[in-house]
Amino acid sequence: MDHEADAYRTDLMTITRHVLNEQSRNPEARGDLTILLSHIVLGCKFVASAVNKAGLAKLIGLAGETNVQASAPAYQPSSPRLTSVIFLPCEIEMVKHSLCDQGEEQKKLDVLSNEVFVKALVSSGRTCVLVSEEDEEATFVEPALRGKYCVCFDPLDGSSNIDCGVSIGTIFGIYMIKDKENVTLEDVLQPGKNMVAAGYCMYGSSCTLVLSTGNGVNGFTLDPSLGEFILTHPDIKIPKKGKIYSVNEGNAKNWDEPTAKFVEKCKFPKDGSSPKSLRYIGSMVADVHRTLLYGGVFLYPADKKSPNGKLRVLYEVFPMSFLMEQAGGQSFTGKQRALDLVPTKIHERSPIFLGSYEDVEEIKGLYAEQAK
Ligand code: AFP
Repeated sequence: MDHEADAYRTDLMTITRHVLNEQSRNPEARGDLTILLSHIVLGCKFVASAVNKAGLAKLIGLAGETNVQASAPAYQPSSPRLTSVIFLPCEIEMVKHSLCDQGEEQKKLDVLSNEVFVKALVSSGRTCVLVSEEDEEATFVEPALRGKYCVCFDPLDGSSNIDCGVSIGTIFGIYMIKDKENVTLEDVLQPGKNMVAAGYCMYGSSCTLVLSTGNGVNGFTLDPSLGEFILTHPDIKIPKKGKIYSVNEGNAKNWDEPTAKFVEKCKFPKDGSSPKSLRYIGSMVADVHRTLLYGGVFLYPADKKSPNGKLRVLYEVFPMSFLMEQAGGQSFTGKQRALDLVPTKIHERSPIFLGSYEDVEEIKGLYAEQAK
């Protein structure tokens, strides 16, 4: 990259400009998705800033509460203006939602990020139902603020990595509701292939937002001096085959046969090719981002202890599978194409194998062999 030339670039493709361009290709579009995405982008900028300041602001550490299973009521914002929730330390302390997830410890940044995203999404006026990794129940937006989209998101995935400064991220998937007058949970329990857009934002050495609105995948990097995401990775295509596999090998003793065989082949290939390298961060956004750019495969398989794997369908498996397919890769659950899955509950889990087309094809072959 020519950094000097870059510094003087005057024609910047911001994420908003890019999404508006995409919108103009669809004569029926009224700008609702563009507005919704701009609110998601704002949430990402807020979290990026909070993550950067985390050590300084003493935001890291336990929020003094453990997630409890409690139902979240219909969301009633005190003010629909997003500005009212940003950068007010007293409000940070006031974030006391009832949060979920089987007693996992809650970090302050998770709480804060969830609060910011829920408020940003509701105040966009374009959402109807929200599913967050942090909330046990779906949030039904009050009728006056409703729009036609459902958003499933994990506001801060990989949060067990916060304390050591490893990359973490936000993941989101967007669906269209079926009937605005009759909104039900069914609106978010749709197969992944019905998504209209999906993406993630990675808070790492740089802040990168990767987005697909169903027409390929594009990556944008936050320019902190401008406060804008600029297109830096146009039309991302994953290599057909990769040299990296990514999995938590600590679970190997409980794997099923196809997974064990695949990993064995990665390490000891019998076709004369070089062994693959292992890279595993333990933060899905970072592992998937590397897989998307360099190729290879990321897997979180089922095992004897967790027959459905660990990762959540609505806000981990589906958005990442959507991006993979849009970039020319594949995503497989061990039984079927991941995006064909029809979830039956909002926090459902699924095994997942995603990445380069040929690598996933190999895994599919091993499962097909076992099924014979
Ligand atoms: P945390 O949010 O608890 O850190 O979990 C992260 C995650 O959901 C996903 O981002 C990782 O890919 C996966 O879990 C890592 O799980 P293992 O620690 O079991 O490898």
